[in-house]
Amino acid sequence: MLKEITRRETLKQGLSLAGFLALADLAMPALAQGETDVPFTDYPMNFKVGGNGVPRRTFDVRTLDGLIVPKDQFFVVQHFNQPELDPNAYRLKLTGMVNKPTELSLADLRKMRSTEMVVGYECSGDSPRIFQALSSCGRFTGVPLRDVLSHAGVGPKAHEVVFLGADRGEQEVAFRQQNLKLNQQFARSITLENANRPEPMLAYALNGEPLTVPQGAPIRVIMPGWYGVANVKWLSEIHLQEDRFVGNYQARWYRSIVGVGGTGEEADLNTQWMETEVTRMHLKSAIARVRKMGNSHQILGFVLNDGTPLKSVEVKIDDGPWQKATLDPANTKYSWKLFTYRWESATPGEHTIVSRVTDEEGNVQPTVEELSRKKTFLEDNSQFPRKLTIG
Ligand SMILES: Nc1nc2c(c(=O)[nH]1)N[C@H]1C(S)=C(S)[C@@H](COP(=O)(O)O)O[C@H]1N2
Ligand SMILES: [Mo]
Repeated sequence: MLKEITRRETLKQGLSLAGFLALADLAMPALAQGETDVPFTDYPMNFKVGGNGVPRRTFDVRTLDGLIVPKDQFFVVQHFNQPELDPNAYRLKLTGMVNKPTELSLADLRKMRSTEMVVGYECSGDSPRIFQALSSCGRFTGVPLRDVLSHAGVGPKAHEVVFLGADRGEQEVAFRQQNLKLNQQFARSITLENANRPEPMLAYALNGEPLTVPQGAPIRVIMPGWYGVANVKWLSEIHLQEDRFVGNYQARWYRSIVGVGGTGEEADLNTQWMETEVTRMHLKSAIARVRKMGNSHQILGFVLNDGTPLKSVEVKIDDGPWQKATLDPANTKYSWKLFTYRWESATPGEHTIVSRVTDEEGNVQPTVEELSRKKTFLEDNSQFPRKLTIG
C-alpha cells in the first residue's frame, strides 16, 4: 500500500511519468524497404515500465502494426501480486444469491460454448502523459459470462455481480477518522443488467494461446468497451448480491470528479461536483507513428471507445484545417480502431500533428483545455498533439 500512496502523491504533484515509467532500451520495429519512421521529438526515445515492486508492462504505441498486439507485448497492470494458480486445482466459485452454490473447474468452463472477440482496452490511468502506453488490443477466447451465471441460476433478488480476484494485499481504507489497513482480495462489480449482455466473457485465451500468469491465468473477466480495471484477472469467485458493492477499487479508488456549471472554482456555489465511477471507455484517439513512404508520410493511429459507431477521425497539421483520416476496414466494434492519414508534401521543419475522433452520438474527443474541469487524472481522453521534424 505504501507504494500506492507514494504513486498517488507523485501524481498529485504532476510527476506521474516518473511514477509510471523509467528509461531503458526498447527495440524499434522493422519496416518495409524504403520506409522509415519519423521520430517524435517530444517523446522519451526509450522507455519501459517503472519498478515500483509491482511488475507492469507498457506497450510502446510507436510499434503499432495492426489490430492485434502480440501476447508478449500486451500491457500488464495490477495492484497487488500476480498469483500463480494451479490450473488443475482451479475452481471458480459462484456464491451469494445463486440458486445453487457452484464450483466450476477449468475443464467445466472449457466444455461450455465458447466465444471469441477482438477487444482493445486501456487502463483508466492511461494518458498522453505516459504516451498511451497502458493500452493494447487482442483476440480473447472464453465463455459468455451470462452462460456461467445461468448455469448456477441467478436468484430473484440479485442485482449486482461481484468479481473477486485471487490476488490480495493490504489496502488502506479510510472510514471517517479511521484509517484501516485491511488485507483484501481485488474486487470489482457490475450490475446484473450489464452482466447479462452478450459481450462480457470469462476469458482463458489471448491470441489463441492460454493466458499467461500476468494476464490473469487461468480465467479473467473481459468487459468489451470498458476500461481495463473491469477486466478482473485471476478470477476466483463471482458473488451475487442485491445491493451495490462499494469496495475500495470500485467506489473509491476508481472514480472521476468533474465540476459542472458555475466557474469550476473549488468553492464555487454554482458548480456541481459530479463523482462518477470508472466504467466504459471515454472516446479517445491518438497518433501512434509517422512513416515516410516515398514522397508522402503516413500517419497511423488508433481509437479506443465503448463500441459506439464512429462518425469520423480527423487529423490536423500545425494550424491547418481538420482533415478526414481513413478507418481500417479490419476494425471491429470492440477492437481498437486503426486509422491512417496520408500527409502529402510535408514541408521540412518542425510540425505539430494531432487527431480528434467523433462518434455517431455526437461525442467529440476533448482538448486538454476542455477536460480541465476534471480534477482527477483517470479517464484522460484528451487530444494528444505530437511534435516531429521533417528533414
Ligand atoms: N485481479 C485483478 N485484476 C485486475 C487488476 C488487479 O489489480 N487485480 N487490475 C486491473 C487494472 S487496473 C487493469 S488496467 C487491467 C489490466 O489488464 P492487463 O494486465 O491484462 O493489461 O487489469 C485489471 N484487472
Ligand atoms: Mo487500470
